[in-house]
Amino acid sequence: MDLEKLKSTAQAMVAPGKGILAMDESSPTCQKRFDVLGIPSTQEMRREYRTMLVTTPGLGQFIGGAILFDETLRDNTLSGKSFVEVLEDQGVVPGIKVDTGAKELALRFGEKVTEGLDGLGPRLAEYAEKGARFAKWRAVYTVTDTLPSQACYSANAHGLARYAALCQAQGLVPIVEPEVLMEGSHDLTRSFEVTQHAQQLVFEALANQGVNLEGIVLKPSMVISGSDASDRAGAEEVARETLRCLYSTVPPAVPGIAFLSGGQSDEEATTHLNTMNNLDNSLPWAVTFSYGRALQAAAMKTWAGDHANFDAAQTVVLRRARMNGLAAQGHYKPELEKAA
Ligand code: 5MM
Repeated sequence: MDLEKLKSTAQAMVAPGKGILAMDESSPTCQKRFDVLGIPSTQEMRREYRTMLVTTPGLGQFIGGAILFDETLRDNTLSGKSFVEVLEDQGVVPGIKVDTGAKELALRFGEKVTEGLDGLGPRLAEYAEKGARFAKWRAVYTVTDTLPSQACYSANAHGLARYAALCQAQGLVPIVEPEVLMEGSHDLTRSFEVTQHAQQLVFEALANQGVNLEGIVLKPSMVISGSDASDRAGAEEVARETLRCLYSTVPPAVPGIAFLSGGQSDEEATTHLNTMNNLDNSLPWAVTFSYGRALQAAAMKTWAGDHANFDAAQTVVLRRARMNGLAAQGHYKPELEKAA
């Protein structure tokens, strides 16, 4: 394992004031997002949309890494240059989603386990050869009064750890993503309990597989009330409880924590991140973003599948990236949204 290479890649992904752009929607997920806006879900449209994202002028000021889907890693942008090349030119590290999706967990109704370990070593070698420098694997945990089950916690922790070890063996930084879903009516206390337990088991499994924590990036969900909870916690409480959870589970050797947005509104996700960075100015890790929807939703709406809106959509991408880059340093203010 080339630890120095892994460390420098991880540090570039979460450099001060930078986060990660999650643009690795599988084709069915991309179709879901396009359908809402009446955009035809063809490869040409996905290529145009994703070209718009990666060619945004100045993207590299706020984005340290971009997670691609297999189709995009192998594809060229509208100008004929590969996506990987365009990202490298922007100073953005290219990465790749390598799980094959969250599938039903046998004998555990309503729960999922993420698959994709079979043949993963050679797939990673091919991705590395094509220019990917990091990878991503997402596990999901549904919350109810009785779920997740121990089977769900341990199967997903094991998958994440085996994936992470395979990545490091191939010189790729693994983004380790245990996502506790926001869907549900659970309160903040229950979110804390599940998130903490999921993370504890993930770090135990990473240690068991010999993964070097200096060469990973953690992509967790925030400790947040369920989307249907009756009395949802405010930003300060979310930030405080999320940090309390992370301090109890994540060793300081981990270079960066890059949150997913999980269905939060754009400004909510930015505010939560900003509040965390404001509450504590001696965090042992870079605390930043790896948002999908919270970085892309507004820009996708502006683009709306029409080439005439390409430049306007890029302005929106850059604004969200800038706002989140500021939040990663605790410098965001809601007034800046209007000014921008
Ligand atoms: C961008 O969406 C990612 C891929 O989703 P599918 O595998 O379901 O197609 C997703 O893993 C994403 O990277 C994370 O959930 C973070 O995105 P959000 O929208 O939660 O910030």
